[in-house]
Amino acid sequence: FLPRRDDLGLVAVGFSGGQCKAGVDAAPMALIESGLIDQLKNDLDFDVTYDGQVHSYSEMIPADDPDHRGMKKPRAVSAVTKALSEQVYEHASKGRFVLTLGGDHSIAIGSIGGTAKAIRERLGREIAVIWVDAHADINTPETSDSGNIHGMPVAFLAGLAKEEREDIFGWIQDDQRISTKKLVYIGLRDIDRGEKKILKENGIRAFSMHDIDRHGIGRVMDMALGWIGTDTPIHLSFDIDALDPQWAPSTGTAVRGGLTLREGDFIAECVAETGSLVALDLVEVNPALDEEGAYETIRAGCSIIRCALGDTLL
Ligand code: Z70
Ligand code: MN
Ligand code: MN
Ligand code: MN
Repeated sequence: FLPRRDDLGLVAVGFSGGQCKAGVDAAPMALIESGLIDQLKNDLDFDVTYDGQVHSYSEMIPADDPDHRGMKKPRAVSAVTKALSEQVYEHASKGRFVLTLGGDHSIAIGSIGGTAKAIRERLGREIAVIWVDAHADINTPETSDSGNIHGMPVAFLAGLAKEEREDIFGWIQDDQRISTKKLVYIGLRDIDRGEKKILKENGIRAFSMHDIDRHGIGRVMDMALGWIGTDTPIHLSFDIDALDPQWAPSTGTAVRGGLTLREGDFIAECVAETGSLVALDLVEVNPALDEEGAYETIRAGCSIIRCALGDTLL
């Protein structure tokens, strides 16, 4: 079921409406300007299909977008993720590996929705999702304290949050959804009370920083991939804030006590080794925050992408 090894679809998403800090929309251009596409083509031998633009979807974003069920900018996030889901579906249904550059983490509603649907159609298989993050991003509109939708994408993808209104995520269909049984978290360390309850009640497999301290990242990856099982298509959604701020300071919600750069790369390498990776998101790089650290943060993002795409040490 593997994507053709050499065929990659790239979608650059310059969107920041899932949270309140400007600048995360500049990440795709910063990653590309640092040489990412050349690295994919020349060092990793990928055929890259890229439309050459960072999408801001400005024409789809309504001027009037009042809060709904406490969600901020619900129509904007809904419209952007719907358009993105179609772009990702288009690549994935042609058998391409899909790399989505964010943007804040709300965009995973679109990227994962698009992958889930394409893989169901092509292979009749349900995807697994590995969510690497300091946060669980599984709030429902009702459990969220912030109203920021980048704290909710997993709830919408897993069907734990639903909405009737077509213009506020009502477009999400069952074939775009994922199973909580095939969802694994790595790197968690800042989880809201309501989210802990959701994780527990749904029996969701989660490896926190505590688990990584206890077992080491090697055993955690064995357990995480063992839970998913072999021959299951995997979508890896990597929030750069999973890394410790020492390695990735330029992000909207930096939380100390995170992964080292090497642990982040190792996670990506282990997932690459399965041969089952079908799509990757790299989100929440914000070059406008901690500008002195922006270069390091962008470099860390590129490194994780290269590792996930099969760059090996030897
Ligand atoms: C909090 C919320 C979050 C990223 C912050 C934070 C969520 N749980 N996600 N930064 N990437 O607002 O729901
Ligand atoms: Mn996140
Ligand atoms: Mn996060
Ligand atoms: Mn919190």
